[in-house]
Amino acid sequence: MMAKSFALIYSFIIFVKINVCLGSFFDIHYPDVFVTAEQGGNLTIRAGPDGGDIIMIPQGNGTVFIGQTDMLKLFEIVNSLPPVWSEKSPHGTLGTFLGGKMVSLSVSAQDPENGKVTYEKVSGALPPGVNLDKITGAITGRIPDVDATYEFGIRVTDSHGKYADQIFSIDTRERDQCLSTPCLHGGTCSDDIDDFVCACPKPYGGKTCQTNCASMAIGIDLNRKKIPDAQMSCHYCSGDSAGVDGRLHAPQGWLGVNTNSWLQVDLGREMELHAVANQGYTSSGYYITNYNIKYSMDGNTFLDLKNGTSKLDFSGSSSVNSVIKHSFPTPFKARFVRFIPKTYQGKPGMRVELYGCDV
Ligand SMILES: [Ca+2]
Ligand SMILES: [Ca+2]
Repeated sequence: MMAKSFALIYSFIIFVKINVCLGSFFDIHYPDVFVTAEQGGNLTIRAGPDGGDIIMIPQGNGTVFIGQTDMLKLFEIVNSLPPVWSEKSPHGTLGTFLGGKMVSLSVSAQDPENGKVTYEKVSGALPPGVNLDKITGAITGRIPDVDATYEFGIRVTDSHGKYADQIFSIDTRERDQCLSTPCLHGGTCSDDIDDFVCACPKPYGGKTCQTNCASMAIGIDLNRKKIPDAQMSCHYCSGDSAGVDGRLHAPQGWLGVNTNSWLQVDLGREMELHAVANQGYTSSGYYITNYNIKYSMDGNTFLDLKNGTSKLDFSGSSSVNSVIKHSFPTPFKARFVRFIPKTYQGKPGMRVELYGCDV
């Protein structure tokens, strides 16, 4: 046994030649395997002649590099298969849906290596308001209220960049929002995109004609006070009388000087006005017997409120507390309204409210 081991070591030494003088190569032969370093830096490993394999075995989490390339990782990528769209995913249309409906759909694909996949729209268009979740493949959102077919391509990609594309489509149908007859009081419904519009018979207004605009106080009245103080003003005011004094049920009332005076209310937005109410000043017997109204959208250009071609006159209240209300023959739209004394007792004094609906 000893003799055999000795012979092996001896033969190994025989075939290992290290030429230090040349400094350029070593050459290992054992017995038919060659590991050769040559002058110039080439390294050759050659397995034996009878089908000898060269095997590199990393341990644990080790790998095999050639240059900067992790060879085991490279082989994993090369061998990775692209994801496969699920058999359960209906190819083509994902369904037909009515406008306004919330949908929750999904597309799915599996990676043969059971890795994570992501989804991305790569062509076409999803319905507006409907979105694809890149992680889960869920398609959710609110269907637009139009007749249309939306076709789109989704790419599913695995962690190795292998992907598969699939075309899907969603059909949408416009919904008739008037089918539920939403307009009250005999209003006429017009279907719209995801909406409806009611044409309301006077004096009704609001989205569904639900409001009697002639009795809907807009809130100049001190007891309601929806119109802020800053939106009330006056011109040629008597003494320290101010616009805010002109609120219906205010303690005293607004006092003007003459027929060049006016009390103005900025509604803050365009409204459709149906009626007006007024009281006189609370003491001294000041009140307006007749007044006119001017109105404006921009606060600069004012129009006379007319019935046909003649200016409308409104009678005022001659008692301290009674309220006189008038409906307009034709409702009108305005943001700014001016009350202009025409005839009055003592001084032109008044307190006002308007009635109407948002446009
Ligand atoms: Ca894969
Ligand atoms: Ca519609």
